[in-house]
This record gives sequence, structure tokens and C-alpha cells, in this order.
Amino acid sequence: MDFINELKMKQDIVNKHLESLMNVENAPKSIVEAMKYSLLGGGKRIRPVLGISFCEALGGRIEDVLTFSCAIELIHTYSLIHDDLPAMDNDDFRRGRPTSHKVFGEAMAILAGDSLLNYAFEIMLNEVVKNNCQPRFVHAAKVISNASGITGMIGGQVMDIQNEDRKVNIDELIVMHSMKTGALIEASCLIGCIIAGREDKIEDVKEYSRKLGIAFQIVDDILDCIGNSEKLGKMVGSDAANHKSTFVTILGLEKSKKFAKEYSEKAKSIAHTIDSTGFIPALTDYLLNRDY
Ligand code: GRG
Repeated sequence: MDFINELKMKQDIVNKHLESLMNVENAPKSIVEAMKYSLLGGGKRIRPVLGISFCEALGGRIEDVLTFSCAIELIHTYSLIHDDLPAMDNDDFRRGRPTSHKVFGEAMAILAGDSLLNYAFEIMLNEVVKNNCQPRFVHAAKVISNASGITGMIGGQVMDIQNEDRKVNIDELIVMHSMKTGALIEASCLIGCIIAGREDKIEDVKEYSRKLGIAFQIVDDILDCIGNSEKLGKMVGSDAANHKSTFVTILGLEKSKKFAKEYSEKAKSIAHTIDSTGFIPALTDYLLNRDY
């Protein structure tokens, strides 16, 4: 199967599982509707695709990691809803549609984000219990918890807010993004390795995902500067409007492109040693050359 068809197939697997996870009973319809609006209305599903691809490449079963990978997508979606709020980046469009607070109001958008975060932990713990608390399932849940918390994504978001209106240097920017964007990408890859039972590959997978995380963020900064808002499904120029230092403002456009390519190439060379099918190396290229 060629790369694009395999990517679509994996995105389909993820989307179907996300839909089935959202068949929630005994909750107010309004909150489930707001959760579904943001979760099921688009998105590249890169994080869960990485999770199932690493698990598969390392000899594990997709069905064993799928719920954990979808839990990461729920956490990612909550972070987008909260990041778009007026108190944060104050954005009106996301994934090609008005943001959650524009449709449901601020209070409901906050609760939709909170609910996605909580529900992510509910579905992970159900999966841990279903698998008799085997250490690899407990370990995967711990990795996701750490990555989404104060030493990971939230910690990075705090640094980002505190850096507004301040000129940061490239090293500070890399540390901040390794936490804000990188931690969840790293966890996405690591859980595939952990659930496959391949602890021997953890360091390689960490190294791969850290390089990928930086490349991914540089591309995100480049697209926020020169991307097409229709393709991206969100307004461009949000970083400049919020007076944020980005790879583009610090390095300039051409050097940022070169930097992203270097990080991506390093990631790809590690991916070749992990995935003999070639899918993860091709995904690494795809994420570098994406236009949304
Ligand atoms: C806890 C409020 C809060 C925020 C955490 C990750 C984050 C910080 C905020 C998200 C906002 C943002 C634009 C981050 C930069 C990189 C990034 C995560 C981009 C979006 O990810 P994609 O391209 O999006 O995978 P899709 O829509 O395809 O899932």
C-alpha cells in the first residue's frame, strides 16, 4: 500500500474509534455535543497515527494501543479548545470551523476542554483495568499523564504565556516547545513502543520523537507566517498578533526552513532503524512538507 493510502487507512481507524468512544450515555447531551464538535470535526490525527504506527512497527497489536492513542487525541483537542479561548490566544477558527467558545460560549468551551481531559483519563484507566493492570499498560498511562501535565504540555504553555512581549533566545524557545508541543508527540510515539513491549527501543524512540517535535513546531511557526488560512482551517498571523517569539521571528524564514529540514532528516534516519516498512520515515517527510 502506498504511503497516502496507508495514512488514510490509519486515520480512518482512529476516527472510527474516536466516534465509538464518544457514544457516552448518562451525561448531559449538551456537553457531549460540545466535546464531539471539537473532537470529531477534523484534525490530522498525527499523534494517534504515530502511536499505532510505532506499536505496529515494533511488533505490537494496534488494538492494544488504540485507546491510549485516542486518549492523547482527546488531550490534544482539549488543549486546542483552551488555547483558543479569549484568555489565551483568542482565536475564532480551528480545524476549519468556528472555535468552541464561538459556538457554545466560553463557559461551555472551558467545560468541553475539561471533559475531554477527564474522559481521556477515564478511557485510559478502563483500558488498564481491562488488561489486568499489566505493567506495560500502567506505564503507558503514566507516560501520557506526565506528558500532559506541568512538566510537559501545561508547563510549556505557562512558559509560552510568560514569554509574551519578551524576546526569547533560540535555546529557550526549544525548551518551551519541547514541553508545549513536543511532550505529547513524544508520548504518542513512546506508548507504541511500550505497549509493543519493546523497552529496548525506548531511547531510540525518544530521540526520534524529540527531533520530530521540534521539526513539527518549526513548520507550525512557518505556516502561521506564510501558510494559507483556508487550508490550515485557522487564521494565520496569530503568533504575531499575540507578540510571540517564534522560530521565524528569531531565525528568519529561510533559516527556519533549513532548521526544520535538519531536525526532520535526523528524525528520519532514526525512524529507518525502527520501522523497516518505511511508513514512519515517510510520515516524517510528510509532516515536514505539509501545508496544513
Ligand atoms: C493546556 C491550554 C493548554 C495548552 C497547551 C499544545 C498547546 C498548549 C496548545 C495548542 C495550541 C498550538 C497551536 C500549539 C502549537 C503546535 C500544535 C500543537 C499545533 C496543532 O497541532 P496539529 O497540527 O493540529 O496536529 P490538528 O488540528 O491537525 O490536530
